[in-house]
Amino acid sequence: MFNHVQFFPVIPLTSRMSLYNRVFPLIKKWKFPIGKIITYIIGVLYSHRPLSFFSLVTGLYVLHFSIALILVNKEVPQTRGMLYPRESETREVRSLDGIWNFVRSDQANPTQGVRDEWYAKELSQSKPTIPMPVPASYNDITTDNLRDHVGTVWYDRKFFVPRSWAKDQRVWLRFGSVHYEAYVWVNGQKVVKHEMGHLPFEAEVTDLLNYGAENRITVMCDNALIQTTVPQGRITEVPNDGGMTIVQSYTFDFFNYAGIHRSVHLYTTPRTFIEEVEVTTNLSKDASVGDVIFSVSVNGSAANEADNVLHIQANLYDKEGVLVANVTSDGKLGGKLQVNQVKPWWPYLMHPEPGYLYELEIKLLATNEELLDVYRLKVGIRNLSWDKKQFLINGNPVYFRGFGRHEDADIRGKGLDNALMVRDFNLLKWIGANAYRTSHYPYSEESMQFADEHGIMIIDECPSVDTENYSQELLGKHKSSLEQLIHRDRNHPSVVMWSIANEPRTGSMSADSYFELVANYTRSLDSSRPITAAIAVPHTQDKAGRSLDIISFNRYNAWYSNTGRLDMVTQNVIEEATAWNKHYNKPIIMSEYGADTLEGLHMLPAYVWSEEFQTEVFSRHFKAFDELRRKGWFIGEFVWNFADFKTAQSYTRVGGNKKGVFTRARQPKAAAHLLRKRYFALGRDLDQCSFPEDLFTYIAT
Ligand code: GCB
Repeated sequence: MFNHVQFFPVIPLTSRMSLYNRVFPLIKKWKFPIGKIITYIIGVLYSHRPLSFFSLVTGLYVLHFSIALILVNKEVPQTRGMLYPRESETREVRSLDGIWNFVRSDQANPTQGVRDEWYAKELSQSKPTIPMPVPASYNDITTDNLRDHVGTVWYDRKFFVPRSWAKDQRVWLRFGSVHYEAYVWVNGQKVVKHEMGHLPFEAEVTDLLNYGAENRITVMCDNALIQTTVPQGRITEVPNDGGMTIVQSYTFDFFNYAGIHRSVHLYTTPRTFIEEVEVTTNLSKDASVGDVIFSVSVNGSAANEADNVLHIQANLYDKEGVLVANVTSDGKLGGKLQVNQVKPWWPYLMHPEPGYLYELEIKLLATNEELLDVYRLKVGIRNLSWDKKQFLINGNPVYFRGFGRHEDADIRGKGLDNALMVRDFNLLKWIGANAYRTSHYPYSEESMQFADEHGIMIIDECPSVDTENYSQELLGKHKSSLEQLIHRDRNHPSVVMWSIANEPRTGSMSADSYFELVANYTRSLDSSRPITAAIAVPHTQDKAGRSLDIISFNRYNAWYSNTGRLDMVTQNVIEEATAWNKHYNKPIIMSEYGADTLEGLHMLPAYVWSEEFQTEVFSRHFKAFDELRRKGWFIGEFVWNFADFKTAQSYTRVGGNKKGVFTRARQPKAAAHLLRKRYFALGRDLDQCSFPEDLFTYIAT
């Protein structure tokens, strides 16, 4: 039923790679003689005469490249279910978050736990365990080298299931995200396998649980990234002082944190239940009437009984809890709710009441009006549109002012942290941002709900970063990452654009058809939002832009190019943005710019890494942006990055990437105060917002 959540065989990515690493050198050694012999035989068979060495080699190369270029648009497994777990009069939710037991596998023997069936009993009976918090990345918790462990790790914990859950209920086990690949057992029985970090998965466990008794859940997690995972990485075996060791490498610029990153829930549903709700909204031209169009899918035996015509009663409540629209569907599991004097969903600072949400209550009823299931979700009513010049929300042009971000913090890594999330939203609002991009992977469902409530627009990015070596398998996984993302986030009013990749190598030949397939697939899943990708290759080389609706580009003037030259920023930004626009005739966003900055380092005149330098770099960009805004097709500026974050170890990174406007502890650097003034000034000029009282410090009268 949950298709990309496949059932085992248990062959974790690391073990597939260590096999590959052992076999590949052999193949490499024998490649040419074997290739020659095979081609010679084929030549003899098909042309009845031996091929020359030259035509052999040419033939092999042509074959190799044409295979790489022919990408077939295969079907991607479709996600089912996965509604965010919410309690109602028909559903219960239980968190399994807390301290779990943890074992790391021997790097050289990643499948030992599978062979020795560690899942069949408590982990502590197979290996000594250590305590591990869930949700959290496991990397920075201990004091040893767990940080750089490559391959599988194991978690388990025990939990009780109440006796009452045995009656007429179904029980589901749901993970908000496990990075990167997860295998799950309950009471020693296989439950589910899922590949792809940052996205939820679930499985029914009704028949595997002991009701009114103790149960055990075991998770094996593999952090290996290879050339066909999303994102891509490499695993190699290299010599070290102890002989050989496995090393994980990747080109992207953030640490590959791993583990059970988001909450684990058990939740109940009735036997026949609301499995999915899809909502779209519309606003009349004068913004006075709003439509909420919903469709529901139902799972369960009652849904299949011919004499039981299930129907839906949908109620829409405003913020005060007043019923503003309702509809009862006649056999169709969907309908339309019309709201007069609607309060549309507006971004922060574009309206005095941003992020207005209604509550949609969906009741599933049987023929005899028996209430089978109830599910509630928040709905924001808004319209998106775009053309070759602008992006509009509710008919008003939007100018994005925001950030690229990371889910990243000291100690917990990429683990969900409500305190951090609330702090981040306070900072976003303090600084006057109206948007961010979920660079470079989907962020937590809780943060998406928060963005809905606070009116922060999201450019929602899938986990494809630095995409290269295009292959059929990669294409399938890339599309699947978007399918899972859109399935999860399609109902969020805050999501205004899909980003299908960050800095893909779009200069290569295969990028053309690859991104056409990815973009068209994304459009086939959701045509109500525009598609972008953050591109770093020069426009003269790029082959993906033609498939996008909005062009985003990343560039580090005065940092990676012309380092330190503040006099070489403004004109370059203007020229590059203009060139992108001329090339594609589409709206343009600068999706990344910035400079690494060590908080507390001050240098006058400005010098790289100092707070003065970051401030100056920003200011030179602002000048360019203002000139570009006047051209009518430049629609947004996104600083890289919101906060400092952890990367792999490198001599270009001092404790991580320091391009944050805030430190990793979420305190402002000097540039934050400048950015705040700009974002509010833009808000006042473009959207008539008012200034916060403390925006300017008193100096003199
Ligand atoms: C980029 C990447 C981002 C990096 C950033 C940097 O272009 O998109 O992931 O962190 O540059 O600071 O190098």
